[in-house]
Amino acid sequence: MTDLILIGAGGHARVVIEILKRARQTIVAAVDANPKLHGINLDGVPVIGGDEKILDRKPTDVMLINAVGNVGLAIGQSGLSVRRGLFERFTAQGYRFGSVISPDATVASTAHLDHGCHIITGAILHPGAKVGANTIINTGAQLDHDCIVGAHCHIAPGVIFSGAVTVGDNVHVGVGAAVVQGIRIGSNAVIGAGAVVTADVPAGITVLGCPARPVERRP
Ligand code: JB3
Repeated sequence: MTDLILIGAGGHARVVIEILKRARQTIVAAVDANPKLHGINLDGVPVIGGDEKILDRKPTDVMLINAVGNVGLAIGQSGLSVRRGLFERFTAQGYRFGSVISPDATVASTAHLDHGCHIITGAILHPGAKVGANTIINTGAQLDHDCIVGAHCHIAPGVIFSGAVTVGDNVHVGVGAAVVQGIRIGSNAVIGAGAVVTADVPAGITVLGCPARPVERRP
């Protein structure tokens, strides 16, 4: 029996704990970079220390759940988002990441989910939708038929993709944004909260507004 260990003990971790409880999965412990959280009990899960505690366990004995949610916008020391950096660091050391699929999400039988993705409560994935590794499809977000979302993305709550929208890797789509059918969004793009995207978004570009227009990224 492999033990589930949560990486992160913040807001997204609480969402994940609740989903895994509802899916009748037991998390044995959480680890967090903030020493102030060591020793607390997070909604029934003991926070046992920092990431070094994972290395005490053999990769074959544990399944990691990446519950650090901040993707894309918060760049850690590696130049990657903290979430992506953690995923790549522990994957390189032979550890596996489990996916989190809410029993209260709607996922078509022909949808494809890569390992370590999170499908949160109320999310809807229609036939042919594909979600990349370590990506979060957050509360109530909707991917219509044949949408493809790459790895290490955050599709925030309430986002709506119409049919056949394609998104690259490491993309943040802000809360409540809407994307019309067939649009292509390049890797490392940022779509602002509430944006209405009616034209393709090149890689690395930030767009805001209705209709969404490119803006200079704050340093
Ligand atoms: O937008 C929504 C609905 N949710 C957001 C989510 C997707 O991302 C949420 O509002 C936050 O913006 C974010 O959730 P997260 O990552 O849980 O945020 P926060 O509450 O700040 O918790 C992050 C936790 O990760 C903190 O306790 C940090 O100490 C911890 N952390 C940071 N770096 C780390 C590391 N923990 C470990 N184990 N290792 C690290 O390298």
